[in-house]
Amino acid sequence: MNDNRERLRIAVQKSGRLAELSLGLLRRAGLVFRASRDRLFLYGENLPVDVLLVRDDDIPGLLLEGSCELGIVGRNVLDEQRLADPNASASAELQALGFGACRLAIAIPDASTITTIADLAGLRIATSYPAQLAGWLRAQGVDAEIVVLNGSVEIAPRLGKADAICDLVSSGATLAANQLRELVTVMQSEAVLASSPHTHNAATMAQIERLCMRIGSALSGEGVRLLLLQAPRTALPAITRLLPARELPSVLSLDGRPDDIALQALCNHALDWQQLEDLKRLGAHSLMVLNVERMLA
Ligand code: PRT
Ligand code: ZN
Repeated sequence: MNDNRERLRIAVQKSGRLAELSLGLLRRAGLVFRASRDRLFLYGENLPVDVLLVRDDDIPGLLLEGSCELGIVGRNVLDEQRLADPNASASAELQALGFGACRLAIAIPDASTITTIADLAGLRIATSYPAQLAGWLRAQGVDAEIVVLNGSVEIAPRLGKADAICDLVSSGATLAANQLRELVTVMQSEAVLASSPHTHNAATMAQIERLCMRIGSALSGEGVRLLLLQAPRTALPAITRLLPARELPSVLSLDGRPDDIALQALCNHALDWQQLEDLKRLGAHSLMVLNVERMLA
C-alpha cells in the first residue's frame, strides 16, 4: 500500500462486461461493501479493502502509478499496456479468473482470397490492439501495416480503411454480421487479477496473499458439490469408477456394519438423476448431493 494509506485498493470496471462478474467474485470471496455517495468507491466493511470503480482502460495505468495495488481487468487490456511500454515496470498477472473469456483474432472479409498467415504480408490490418498485433506479426515474420482504430474496428474493411481486422471475438456473431471470417487467433484472453509493480511492503503483500487465497477458494468452490452415500464395501471399486470426483473419495466404516461403507466425494458439478440412479444400481443408497459454500485447501 502507499505509505500514507492503510487500506488495500482494487480497481474494477465500473460498468461493462466485467463489472458485475468482478464484484460478484469479490463478494463470493467474502468482501462486504458499502457504496460511496459519488459511486466511485465501494468501501470494504469487513476487511481493509476498497474497490475503485473505473473504465477498464484506466486499470493498467492505476496499477503502474501505484494508485491501486490490485485490479481486475481483461488480459487483452493488461498486455496491451505492457507491450506498448516495455520500459515501464510491469504489472503482474496474479490469477486468471475464469470469466470474460474472448480471443484477439485476425479476421478477413468472407470474400477474401487469403488463406494463410503469410498472405497478410503487405496488407492493412485495423485494430485497437496495435502493440499485441505488432508483436505477433513480428513473431510470425510477417510485414503488414497496422491501422489503429479506437472503435468500430469491424466496419473498417467495408469502409475501405483496411484489408483485415484484429479484434476481440467471443461468440463470433459480430464478425458474421459484418461478413468477416476468422483467420487466426493472436491471443486468448479472460479477466485476470493483476497487481501493481510498486507493492513491496511486507504487510501489504500479506494482505494481497490473503485476498488471493480467498479469491482462489471462491473460484475453486464454484460448481463443486459434495456427494454422500452408503453402499456395500464390495461395490466401492465400481462406484469410485463412476464418480465425477475431483479427488479420491473419503471412505468411512460404519459402526456394527462391517460389510458397508459410507462415502463422501467432492464432485466438479451437480450430479443429475441419471448418475444417481446408476450409483443406486451399483448398490449405493442414502444418496445426497450438497452445495459446497466455501472451501479452503
Ligand atoms: O467503459 P469501459 O471502457 O470500461 O468498457 P469497454 O467498452 O472498453 O469494455 P467492455 O465492457 O466491452 O469489455 C471489457 C472486457 O471484456 C474486454 O477488455 C475483454 O477482456 C472482455 N470481453 C469478453 C470482451 C468480449 N468478450 C467481446 N466480445 N470485450 C469486447 N467484446 C466485443 C468485441 O470487441 C466485438 O465488438 O464484442 C464484440 C464481439 O463479440 P461476439 O460475441 O459477437 O464475437
Ligand atoms: Zn474500455
